[in-house]
Formats: sequence, structure tokens, C-alpha cells
Amino acid sequence: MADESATTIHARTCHLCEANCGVLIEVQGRKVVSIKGNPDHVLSRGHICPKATALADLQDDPDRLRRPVKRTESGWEEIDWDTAFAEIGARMAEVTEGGGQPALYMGNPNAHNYATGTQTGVLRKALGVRTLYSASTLDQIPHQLVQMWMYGHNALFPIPDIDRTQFMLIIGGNPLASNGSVWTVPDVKKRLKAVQARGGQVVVVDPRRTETAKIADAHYFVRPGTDTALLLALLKALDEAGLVAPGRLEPMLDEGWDAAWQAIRGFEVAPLAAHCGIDESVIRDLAAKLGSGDPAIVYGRMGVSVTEAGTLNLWLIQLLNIATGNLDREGGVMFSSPVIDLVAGAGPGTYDRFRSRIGNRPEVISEFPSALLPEEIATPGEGQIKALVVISGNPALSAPGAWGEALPQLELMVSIDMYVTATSAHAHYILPPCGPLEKDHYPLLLGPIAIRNYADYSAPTLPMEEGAKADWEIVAELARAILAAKGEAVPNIVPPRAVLASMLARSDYKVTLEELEANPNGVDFGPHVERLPERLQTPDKRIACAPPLCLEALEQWRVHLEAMPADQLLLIGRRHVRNNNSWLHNSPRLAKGPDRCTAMIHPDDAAAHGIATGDQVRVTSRVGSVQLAAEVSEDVMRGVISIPHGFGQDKPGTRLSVAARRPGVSLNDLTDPAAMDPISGNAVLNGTPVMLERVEQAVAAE
Ligand SMILES: Nc1nc2c(c(=O)[nH]1)N[C@H]1C(S)=C(S)[C@@H](COP(=O)(O)OP(=O)(O)OC[C@H]3O[C@@H](n4cnc5c(=O)[nH]c(N)nc54)[C@H](O)[C@@H]3O)O[C@H]1N2
Ligand SMILES: Nc1nc2c(c(=O)[nH]1)N[C@H]1C(S)=C(S)[C@@H](COP(=O)(O)OP(=O)(O)OC[C@H]3O[C@@H](n4cnc5c(=O)[nH]c(N)nc54)[C@H](O)[C@@H]3O)O[C@H]1N2
Ligand code: SF4
Ligand SMILES: [Mo]
Repeated sequence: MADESATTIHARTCHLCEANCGVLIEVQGRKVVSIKGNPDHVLSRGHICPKATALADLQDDPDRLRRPVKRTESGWEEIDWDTAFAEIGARMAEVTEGGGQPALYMGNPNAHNYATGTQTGVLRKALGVRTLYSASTLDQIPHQLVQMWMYGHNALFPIPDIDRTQFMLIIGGNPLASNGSVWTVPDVKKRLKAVQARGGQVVVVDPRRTETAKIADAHYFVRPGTDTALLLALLKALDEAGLVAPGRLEPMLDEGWDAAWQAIRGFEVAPLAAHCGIDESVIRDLAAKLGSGDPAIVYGRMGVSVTEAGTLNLWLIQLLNIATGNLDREGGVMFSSPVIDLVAGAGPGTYDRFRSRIGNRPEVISEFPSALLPEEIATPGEGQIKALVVISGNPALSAPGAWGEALPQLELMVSIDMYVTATSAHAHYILPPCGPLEKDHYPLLLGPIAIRNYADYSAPTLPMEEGAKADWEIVAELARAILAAKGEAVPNIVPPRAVLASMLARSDYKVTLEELEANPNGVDFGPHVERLPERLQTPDKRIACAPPLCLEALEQWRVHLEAMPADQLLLIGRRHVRNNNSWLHNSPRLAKGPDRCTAMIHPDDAAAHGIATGDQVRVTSRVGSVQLAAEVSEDVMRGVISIPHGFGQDKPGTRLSVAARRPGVSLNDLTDPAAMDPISGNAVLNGTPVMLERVEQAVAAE
């Protein structure tokens, strides 16, 4: 028997966010003694953030479910796995045979779990669903759509080559808190500082003076939802200064290039500048820097994606990087050469093959907007959704819409989650996965968006607790139970490791799973290299510069210029390095510190409403109203209120004892499910119009 008092150190990857930092975990038996950054990890070089330590809290959390539970009249009842699968299979067959439409919602942690992804195909087949609901339509689907149209494949992400750039314009991203997004870039702070140290500059455009803005060379406030004007003004200013120079990209540009410029030239810089509230001189100066010939990057994230013009904005960002010759260039934005190539492995993506029942929205890469799901559930008629499987998602807090009213109407709801959350509290069955340190990890979706080409496999740190199952096993067995109950053929289970090994065997890199396992610090395959035109997946191997719906959206957008923004308070979100969407709130280590769920308000707006820091305020939108403490700060621009998302940990049924001590309010009680990017169906999570009032203390104390 092993010596129980001996400690061992295991190298693995933290899978909590996209950064995928290497960590060293010291364990004694099943006890986690320490978690530190791994200085030898090829990508993260020792960096970690406070969330890494939450891995231990998650692993040991007494609130974490260890066995399947079933909702009964007298509360949650533990049942064994076989009973759970058999009952769910039978019930699912019953609901679907009765004409109920099933649906599948997949949350963000799926993007960090290669193993589950190897099994979801069979589950989709078992459920008979051709479209999916997921966190993608609360997040990055506009990026994927634009990439699919312009470069020929939705997974062709242009990655900011931060380590070799001289100028970085960050619009609506806060990597110092988020650790980077659609961009695997551990240790982003050091890398941004290195840009500055080699004489380069970092500029941030954001309605809040964020953590990233505070280390930047310049920060400009922008009124939420007006970035389209800034992006257009930058393009126009480049053109006027004679700085449009795609260089070696020129022969790769299709006729859309001229069409795009014809449309852009119909705008003038001055009114665009007035619309977004950034000085014309600043815009011309930024354009000059982008077009200087030195390597430069325009990077846009949540602040430009989750707005009504998400797709339009992402298109204009591509045009900026192309116009300055910075696409597919060292120090610009580059396409990766991933060890496991998802571009080669899956189709390019689809658009508008069919429409949603509610809202008549186009299918986008086989997805429908998640913000519509509550209405799909609550609206009677043919095709009404009556059964729902949620895999690691918490849309009741993370998505707009009346989830609390819709979910109880389901005839069958199954949550694969280790917690009783605002969402899973409505399930009939909750199927909990093993602890985070009991599973393996490979950055299948994130390796391809990393700042270097690399691979890295983490074996489980701890053996699986008796009776536990990994997510992939739960999904695989659930799918088979449903197929069996429907009397359909039941395929054999192919374990994720076998799938991974065969994907690696097909890779150009000739690296085996065993070799990766022997190198827990990761294997570096070098910086990105020029990949165009050969990497383009468009039929004519050219960049499709003016996707018709983008060009059309640009023409339609013009009306915004005529009607100047109304004098209306706008609500935006806020991420903090110690939170992760809605679900790390139960970690005692992360929960420490001052209350983070506050309404950040500019002093002028606060004064106009008679509000001081600490006062209770009521924030009301078209769809809802919340009450929380005010935090008066010059870090947020005038006319803007900022509230973080992922709080509201006291929704009915939630069982998270640490999170419950300071539950906060849910930002998505205010965001509007009807507000959507009409092209991609992505939710609008920033720029929600709101009213603000001070709550009289006597009332608050009642
Ligand atoms: N207003 C506003 N809303 C937002 C955002 C915003 O900026 N503003 N951001 C949006 C974004 S970018 C995203 S990605 C979405 C996220 O939306 P979701 O993915 O729906 O929600 P999460 O909050 O990430 O919740 C993840 C759930 O998975 C569970 N979980 C965690 N790890 C595992 C695991 O390994 N296995 C299983 N089975 N379960 C697990 C957690 O307990 C939690 O219940 O939220 C969106 N919501
Ligand atoms: N600590 C932590 N890290 C995370 C997460 C987390 O919840 N917590 N979530 C993870 C996930 S799922 C994602 S998708 C990423 C997101 O990663 P990021 O996009 O970097 O994160 P956000 O903090 O949402 O950054 C969006 C920024 O846009 C600004 N903004 C809001 N409206 C506008 C606008 O109209 N225009 C402009 N220009 N800016 C605007 C906001 O003030 C904010 O600073 O973070 C990931 N990492
Ligand atoms: S930045 Fe933090 S949460 Fe993200 S991978 Fe690194 S340690 Fe984990
Ligand atoms: Mo996200």
C-alpha cells in the first residue's frame, strides 16, 4: 500500500478558463496540499490566477453532489446510476413519443472538456435534435459566423500574435480579469507589458476604465453599443490617409473588397466620431498607428460581440486587420497550425438551413439562440420543447429570459451538473460528474486558439472516487439508455482517450498520446507562421471580403447616425478575476474580499439621483428590476452602469452554502431576451437601457 503521509506533486492544466495554465498540485492521499503555477509549462511559464486554488475547493466541496439525485415530493433523493439512466431513458421515450420536442443546452465548461465532446454526437442522435442551444449564442458565435463567411470555416480564428506585435487595440475585452477570450494567452499582463517594453503600445476602448485599461498606454471611453461607428471611422481614416495597404494579401481578396470600400466611403469620420464619443483626432491617430507598417492588432471581444451589431463589428474588425496588412502576419493576427485540426476535422458550418419556431431566427452553425429557449418551452403548439438536457450550463443565471417560469413547465429536465444551481434546481434528475481533479484534460478547442502551437495532456491527478463517473461516461450512458428505451440500435462506447489517440495519430505533428503524457509541461511547436492562402477554406481560396448580410447590415446601420443616442442610462457587465460566470461562487477562497456584486455608477449620475457609495439602488429595465448596493466610481463612464453577471445565488432551490452568504442579484434579470444580433442570434448582454433610483433606507431595512 502507498504511504498515505507521503506527498506527491502532479503537473496538470487548470481547465477553468481559456488560459489553460500549467499548475503543480501537491497531494497527500486524496488531500490537496498546495496548488502553484508550473514555471516549466511551455505556455504559461508559471502564471496562475486566484481561481487555480479553487480547484481544491471544488474537489472537496461538501455541497458537490456525489450521486445522482431525483426530485421527489419530499425533496432530492439519491438514487443509483442504473436506476437514474433507466428511468430517464423511459421517460424521455414517453415524452418524445407523445410529441414533445426534446432540446439540449450545453454550457461553457463543455468547451474545457474534450472528453464530453467525444460523446455528445450520440446523445444528439438519441434525442433526435438537429440544433443545439449553448453558451455560444451568449458569447462568440458572431466571430464564428464571420470567419465561416470570410475564411471559409467557422473555426478559423485569427489569433492576436501578442508576443511579436508593436501595437494592440483592444476593443471591449478585459483580459486582465478574463485572462483572455477566444484567445488562449496565459500570463497576458506580462505579455502586454512586454509590448510596451519593446517600444510598442496598448490602447483600450471600453465604457469602463478596466484593469486592462489601467495598464494600457491609453484608454478611451466609448458609449456602449456604438463601436460600429469607431470601427468604420478607423477604416475611413485609414483610407483618407492613404494607409490602406493589404500587401501580400492583395491577390487573396475577392471582389467584395471593392464593394466593402464603396460602402465605407459613404461615411464621414466626423459624424462617426461624434456618434461613438471618441475625438476625431484620436481616431485619426489610432488609424495612423494601425497603418504605420509596424505589426499591429485590432482585437474585439465581449464588448463588441454581445451587442446588436455583433456580426457587423466582427466583420469590420477583420477588414481593419486586412487593410493594414496585419492578417496572417507576424505580430498581427495569425491562423494557428493546431496539433489536432478542427478545421480539417469538421464541416465549415452552416447558416439559415431552417428557422426557429419562436422568433423565426436562422439556424447558425446548427444552433438556435439560447435566449429564445424559455419561450420555446413556454409557448404551446407543435414543436413545443417538453424535455431538456443541460450539460454543465446555468442559463437561469447566465442567459436572459424567464427561465424560472419556463423550466418548471418541462415534462422532463435532466441536468448534468455537480451542484444544485438556479438551473439544475428545476431538473427532475441531476447527474453529477466526478471531481475536477479526477478527470483528464486535453485543450482540444483551446489549443487551436493559443498564442503558440502547442499540445498538452493532463492525466487525472486523483483516482476516481468509488461510484463516481466522468461527464463523458454520464453522457455516453444517458444516450444509450435513451436509445434503448426507444428501441433503437445502441452503439458501443468509444472512450475519449481512444478518440484522442486516433486524432493525434492523424496529426501532421506525429506526436503520440504517450509522448504527451510523458511531458506534462506541454510540448511547444513554435510560434504561428504565415498560412494564407493555403489555409483558406473558401471555394476560390480567396477571402470573401463582403459577406452579403454584413454589407446589408452596414447599409441599415446608417440610420443610427441620423438618430443620435438618446440620453439614456445603459447597463454593462463586469468580470472579476475571482469569479467565473455563475459557478465559482461556492469556493471559500474565492468568495473572500469585498462585495463584488455592486452597481458601479459615475459620480455625476450618482449625484443626479442623490446616490452615495453603499446606498441601496434599484435598477430597472424593460424586463425586470433588481436592488443592490451602489459603488460610485469615476472608472465607469457617465451614462453607464456596470453590474457583474453570474450572481443571484439565492434563486429558488439553489443549494450553495458559501455562495448563499452573499448571493448578489442576477444581471440577466435585467438583460432583454428580445434584444439580439439579428444576424447571428447572439444575445445582447451589454448596453441594456435602464432606469436608476435610490431606495430609501427605511424601505431597504424592512
Ligand atoms: N449579462 C451577462 N451574461 C453573461 C455573460 C456576460 O458577460 N454578461 N457572459 C456569457 C458567457 S461569455 C458565457 S460563456 C455564459 C456561460 O453560461 P453557462 O455555461 O450556461 O453558465 P456557467 O455560469 O458557465 O455555468 C456552468 C455550469 O456548469 C457547472 N459545471 C462546471 N464545471 C462542470 C463540469 O466539469 N461538469 C459539469 N457537468 N458541470 C460543470 C457549474 O456548476 C454551472 O452550473 O454566460 C453568459 N452570460
Ligand atoms: N475571471 C473571469 N474570467 C473569465 C470569465 C469570468 O466570468 N470571470 N468568463 C470567461 C468567459 S466565458 C469569457 S467569454 C471571457 C470574456 O472575456 P472578455 O471579453 O475579456 O471579458 P469581459 O470582462 O466581459 O470584457 C468585456 C469588456 O467590454 C466592455 N464593454 C461593455 N460594453 C461595451 C461596448 O459596447 N463597447 C466596448 N468597446 N466595450 C464594452 C466591458 O466593460 C468589459 O470590460 O472571459 C472568460 N474568463
Ligand atoms: S488564468 Fe486562472 S483560471 Fe485561467 S487557466 Fe490560468 S489559473 Fe486557471
Ligand atoms: Mo464565454
